[in-house]
Amino acid sequence: MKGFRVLLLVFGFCLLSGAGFAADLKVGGFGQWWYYYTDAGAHGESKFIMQRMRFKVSSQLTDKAGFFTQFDFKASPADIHLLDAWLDVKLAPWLTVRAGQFAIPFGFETPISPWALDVMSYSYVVGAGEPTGVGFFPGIRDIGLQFRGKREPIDYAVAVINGKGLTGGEDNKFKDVAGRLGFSKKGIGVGGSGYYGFVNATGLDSLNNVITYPDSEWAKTRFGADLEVDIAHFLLKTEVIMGSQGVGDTTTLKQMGYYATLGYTFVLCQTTASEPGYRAFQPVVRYDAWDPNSDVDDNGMSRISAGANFWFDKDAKVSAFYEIRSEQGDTDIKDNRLRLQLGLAW
Ligand SMILES: [Ca+2]
Ligand SMILES: [Ca+2]
Repeated sequence: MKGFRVLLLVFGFCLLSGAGFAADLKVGGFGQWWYYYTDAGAHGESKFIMQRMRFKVSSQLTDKAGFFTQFDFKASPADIHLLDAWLDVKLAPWLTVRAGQFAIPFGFETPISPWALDVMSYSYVVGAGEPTGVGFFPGIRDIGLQFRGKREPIDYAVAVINGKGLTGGEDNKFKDVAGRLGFSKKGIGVGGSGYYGFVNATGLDSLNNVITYPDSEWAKTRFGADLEVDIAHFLLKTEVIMGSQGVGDTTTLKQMGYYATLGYTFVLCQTTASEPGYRAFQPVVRYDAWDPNSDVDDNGMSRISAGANFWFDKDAKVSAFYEIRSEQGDTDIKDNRLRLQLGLAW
């Protein structure tokens, strides 16, 4: 409830704001309601989910400094999380220093808002929303210091972070580094990303319990490449990420994953001076795959997600996607999914 009281205080500021910097506070957010069906189990399962209810409060305090916060409300069980909290200081047109908790600047999909996802869910290789062990950036965020900027057609972001993810805090003295360098022109963008950090070495005590050694580390690396094409209502996004992580003094776990998304937007109604409004229909298909251990054969998973988004206004859309999930090996688990979504942004 502490988070809720803080939020009330922030909103109170917004409502009561008169002159001064409080007048520049911006409040926004989005909500996503889901109907979810899976054929898993003997009889399948279906449920309604209030998937996301997010509120953002931000301000450009001066032409050089600003802040951004984003809260995530959960309906059941009731919970409020502070997802983003950062302070920005712009030192030059091509250099902004960001201090706080933010999305890790790696690859194309990891840093984007779920509002902007083309097929409702993050890919396996990013892993947000997937079971533990799937994907490289399940928590999306971390805490640290980030340097970012843009000088057409180049953009970059590099961050020094704790490396423990959204679970918060730090569990060793080592800091991780993550970054992406991008090039974009005329609707085509390419990027290369890297991550280098450390996890605590582990071992067994005399009773065979796993213990960690915060002063002894194993290296953790990730490399990624991404390509985005957005030309004449046609959309192509693809990204591959490879990673390795020490799991013993002489053993390394190698993992990899990728996705490719294709879409086309039919704009049915565009805002004009005489007729405000926007309507568009976008069929999309994505193939994505995850290999949890590249040294082991037939242990990967993949899926085809097919469906469509329909915008009935600029900030209002309904989506429907069906996922066919395939597991390598002898048996395919019954776990296909249907998701329907109503999303509004404000
Ligand atoms: Ca660390
Ligand atoms: Ca399956």
